[in-house]
Amino acid sequence: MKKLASLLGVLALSLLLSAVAAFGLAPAAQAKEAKIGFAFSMTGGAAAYGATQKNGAQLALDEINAKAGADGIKLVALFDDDASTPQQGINVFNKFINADKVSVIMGPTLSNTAQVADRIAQQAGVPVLAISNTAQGITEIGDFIFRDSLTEAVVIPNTINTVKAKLGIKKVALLYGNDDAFTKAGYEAFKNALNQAGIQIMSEQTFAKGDRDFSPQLTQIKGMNPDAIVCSALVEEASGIVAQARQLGIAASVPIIGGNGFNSPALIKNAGQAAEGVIVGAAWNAASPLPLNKKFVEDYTKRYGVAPDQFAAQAHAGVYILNEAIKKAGDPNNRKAIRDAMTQVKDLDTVLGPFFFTPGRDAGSQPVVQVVKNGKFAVLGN
Ligand code: 1QQ
Repeated sequence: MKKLASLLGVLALSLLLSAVAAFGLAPAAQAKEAKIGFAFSMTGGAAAYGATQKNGAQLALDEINAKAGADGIKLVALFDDDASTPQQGINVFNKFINADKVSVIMGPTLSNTAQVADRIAQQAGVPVLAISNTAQGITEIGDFIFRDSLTEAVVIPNTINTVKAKLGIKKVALLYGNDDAFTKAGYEAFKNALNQAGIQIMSEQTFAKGDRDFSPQLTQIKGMNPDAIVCSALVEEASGIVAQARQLGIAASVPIIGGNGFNSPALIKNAGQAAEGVIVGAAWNAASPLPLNKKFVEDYTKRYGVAPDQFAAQAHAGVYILNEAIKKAGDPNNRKAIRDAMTQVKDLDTVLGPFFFTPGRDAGSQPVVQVVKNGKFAVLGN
């Protein structure tokens, strides 16, 4: 009899537990949370970009989560370091997908990492939002891969045409890194844009990641007397190139024109005075008068003690884009529904402007051309 009573007790308890599981608090609370994995370069050659990406994302996460009301979905963020390398990017993606079971991934920082890591997410059916990959061939990996970063193929022709119109450049020397997906893509984009614009390419020279001495290439370039130096480099090498060009006596009247790799305050910090006059195409500039952007620049500066850069802005916008897609999907754990909802994001108010994806899942925003003036990226033209 006693045995029967305890058996009934166990039965009642397990019924109660399964009722809680079916209708109760625990799963309902879980269903209101969306896990997002953030893979940014916190160490390695691209750490300057990763640091501001994390800041921009964190600011947006806190804004969104502070507003999430009774029906709101809480965004749960998992940050990890892709170490600026493809191998570590793969490790982080695998962990996010299989161990953490995230609903969506933002990152990785470099195209060089994305071109391998994104394949894992595509195969697993996990949506990815790239916020700084600008090489070609990233969104082409598959229909789960999106980006809010403008490609070099969009930004660079605009940069070259603006520079041609404003500065009347006719002949340039071209210098690029030949061992990275982004620097190679930037080189191709520059070459095409220069050819299209009828600007003569006097020479093409290369360097590798980690190089510190660019004097052989720059000495040759100096001897050619170009109107400008066009350069596709990540920020570590870009900083050295800019500083050494001026040290070698290439006049400040010969502008250095860079791609997205130059688009970091780290360039200005590392190269100092030599960075003045550097021209960089971009997807965003701090001076954008959009009310949302003004608030972002203010809040970010207050929180972190420095002004945001484009990488912070793209990360901030990216979190809002994911939030919108997760809300539209209805179920924060349904990766496929989130992917489908991403394609429906339209006219979303972000710090990059009203945002939408092109049919190829790339960013639909407009580029701008910047010039370094008094230690800041100012607008040269649109
Ligand atoms: C890329 C880039 C880098 C310059 C920044 C992260 O645009 O790797 O695609």
